[in-house]
Amino acid sequence: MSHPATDLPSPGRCVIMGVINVTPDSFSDGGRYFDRSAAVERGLELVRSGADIVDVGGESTRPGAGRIDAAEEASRVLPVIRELAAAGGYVSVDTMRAEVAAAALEAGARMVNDVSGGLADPAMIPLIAQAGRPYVIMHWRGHSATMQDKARYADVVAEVCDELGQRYQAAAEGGVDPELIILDPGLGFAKLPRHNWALLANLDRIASIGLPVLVGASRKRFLGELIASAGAGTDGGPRPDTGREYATVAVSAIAALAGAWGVRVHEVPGSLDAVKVAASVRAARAGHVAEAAGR
Ligand code: PMM
Repeated sequence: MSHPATDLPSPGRCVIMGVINVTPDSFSDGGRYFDRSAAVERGLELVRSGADIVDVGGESTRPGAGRIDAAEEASRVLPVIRELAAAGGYVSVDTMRAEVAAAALEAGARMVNDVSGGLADPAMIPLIAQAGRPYVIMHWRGHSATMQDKARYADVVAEVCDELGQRYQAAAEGGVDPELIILDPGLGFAKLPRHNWALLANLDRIASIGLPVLVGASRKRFLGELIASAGAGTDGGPRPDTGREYATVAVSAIAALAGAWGVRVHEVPGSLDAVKVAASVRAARAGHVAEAAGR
């Protein structure tokens, strides 16, 4: 179900955005869906398992990654978007480039997920203003090759809120309908593990900006470091990405309970259950408040 005015998915609980990276080298699923038909099949599977949105990206943003050119990025994502949209999926395109976003919208995408929040390409905000589509603004301080050098904060929560607020202002002043903007703290992007934890602990402060909040923690390294393998025969290093699912589900529950609008995840079923649990707890809380107020 989507909102009639904004076309934002509104399932009555935290939204599940399922991820497909059509890349050889993303944070966690790099290489698995580089083949076009594997990517389409995976997208359909995400929808069947209950994803409200399928987010398709063609450029890796893992720390240290270099850039690919726009033509290569477009050739990776457009055929996948076209097929998933034709099959009735609600597709979002994960791109920092206006020309790729424009072609993706043309191919049937309904949302643009810009990890740079309009900073990487000055043509992005004018495009979104003109297209009138939902737009994710993520907190970003620079391209992947150097972003971890920018993980310096005196007060990470205050600075991320402030920088997201500035991007929101720039988008609104550039003509983007504020009702269509979603904010994302950008876990793992110019962030050390302690920064990610502080942001997760303070999602309510990000939400207090007054816009929907999307959280992308799925399988990220800070989760792998938390649950580092221990015991005989293990090296004590971060748990590999495929072993990070339970931790991801825990974050989905916490984010949804804190009022996040959506979670961006690689596997749908566990996170879908988690956000349903959180919705029930939130409803019970609200009911309790209503009861206490004699309603
Ligand atoms: N993370 C990645 C890519 N795109 N988009 C948003 N809005 N939020 C995120 O946290 C985010 C993103 C990198 O993770 P991946 O390579 O595992 O997809």
